Amino acid sequence: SIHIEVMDMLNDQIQKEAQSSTAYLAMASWCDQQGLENSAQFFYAQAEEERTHMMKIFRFINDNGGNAMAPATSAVNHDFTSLEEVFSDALAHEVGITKSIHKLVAKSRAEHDYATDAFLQWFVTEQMEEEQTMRRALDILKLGEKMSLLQLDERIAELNTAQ
Ligand code: OFO
Repeated sequence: SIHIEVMDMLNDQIQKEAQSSTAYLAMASWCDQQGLENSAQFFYAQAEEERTHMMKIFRFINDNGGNAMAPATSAVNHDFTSLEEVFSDALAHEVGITKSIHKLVAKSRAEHDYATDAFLQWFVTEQMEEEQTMRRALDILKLGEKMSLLQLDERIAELNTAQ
């Protein structure tokens, strides 16, 4: 079964995934209100995806004799000044989540909890992809001086088809 301290960290990770889902929902709302439909769609989908990450960990704990804890989330930012700010906050957020997953992998290995280590490898790959996607979005937004905001939002549609 799961090492007890590893399980505590997995429960913390459940909370972080839930917090990510809430943060992305707030970003979706901001984009939606600005009429940036593709960006809104992107963040609505991200919010759903974070919930599936949360549930993956939740089920893993309970399926392996542990005790998964339903997470509490705290207030998130709803005020953004630009689409670039939204995506750079999202990238910073993902970088933090990647660090957290890597700490969990290191702890699992230190405690010889190789089942959790194997389970977490999916998240290691997923985090790499999520960071890449956010960086791609920022690359698109750097074209901003040459394009209008709505044209940039059109380009965000590329991320939705890639998802
Ligand atoms: Fe769950 O990957 Fe983003 O935060």
